[in-house]
Amino acid sequence: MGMLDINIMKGFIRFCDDGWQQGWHERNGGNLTYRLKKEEVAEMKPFFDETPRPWVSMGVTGENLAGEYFIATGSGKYFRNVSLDPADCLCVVEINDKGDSYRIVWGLVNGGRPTSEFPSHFMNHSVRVAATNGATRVIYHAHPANVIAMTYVLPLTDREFSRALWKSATECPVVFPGGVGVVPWMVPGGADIALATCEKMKKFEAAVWAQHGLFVSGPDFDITFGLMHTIEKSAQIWVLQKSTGLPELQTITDDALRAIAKEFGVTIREEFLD
Ligand code: 2HA
Ligand code: ZN
Repeated sequence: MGMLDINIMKGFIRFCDDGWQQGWHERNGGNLTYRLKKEEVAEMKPFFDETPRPWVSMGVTGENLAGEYFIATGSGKYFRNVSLDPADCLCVVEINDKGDSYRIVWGLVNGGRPTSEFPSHFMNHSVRVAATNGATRVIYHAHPANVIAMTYVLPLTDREFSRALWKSATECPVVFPGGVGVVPWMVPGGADIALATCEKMKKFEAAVWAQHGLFVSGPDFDITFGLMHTIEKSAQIWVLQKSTGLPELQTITDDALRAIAKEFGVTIREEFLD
C-alpha cells in the first residue's frame, strides 16, 4: 500500500492520462488541481514526506482555503508522463492557516513546484468554493483546439460563445445551462489573468481563454472532465459546421433551448436568449 494505491490519486492520474489521450496537452500544456477531502488527507498522511518543504508565498490569499490540501500537476511537467511517473510529475501541497502560502508535502521527487497557474487555480478554487457552497473540488485547464479556433472568429463575449456552444449540440444547455465566460487574450501565469478569470468564475463554471484554451471547474473528476469534453465537442461541431462553407439552413432555436431546459429541470441563463 502506498500513495499511488489511494483511489483519489488513481483518479487524478487517470484524469491526466485521459486529457493527454484527447490531444489537449501538447508538451507541458495544461494543469489540474484537486482539493482533497478530510478523509482523503487522512488516508494520504502516512505517505507524506517526514519533513515538509518550505512555505512558499503565493502573492494571493484565499481565506476560505486555509488549511486545505491539494493535489496539483507540476510546473513544466507533461501530462503525457503523469501515469508513467506520478511522483515526478505531481505533488500534494498544504495551504497555511492564513490561506496565502503553500508547502509541498509529497511528490515532485526530482524537484520543482506546482503548476505555473497555481495562483490562478487557487484563487479560482476560492471563488468557486464560495459560489457553490463548498461543492467545487476540481479546477482544470487545457488547450482544446476547437475552442481555441473559435476565439479567432467569434466576438469575445460570454453571450456569443454560450449561444454558439449551446446551439452546436443538444446536450449543451443541459450540461452548462449557465453558459461560459470569455477572458480576452492575456499573458498566462500571472496575477492579471488569474483575477480576470476569477471575475468570470463568480458567475460561470467555465471560462474560455482567448487564443489559449479553456478553464473549467466542478465537484468531481467525472463532471469536470465531462464539462471540458462537452464544450470541446460542441466547439468541434461548430468548427466543422462552419468549415463546410454551406449556409446554415437550421439550428436549435432559442425557444428550443428553453424547452430543453424545462424538460431537464435546469435553469438556462435567460439573459443570453432572444
Ligand atoms: O502549464 O498551459 O497556461 C502550461 C499552461 C499555461
Ligand atoms: Zn495553458
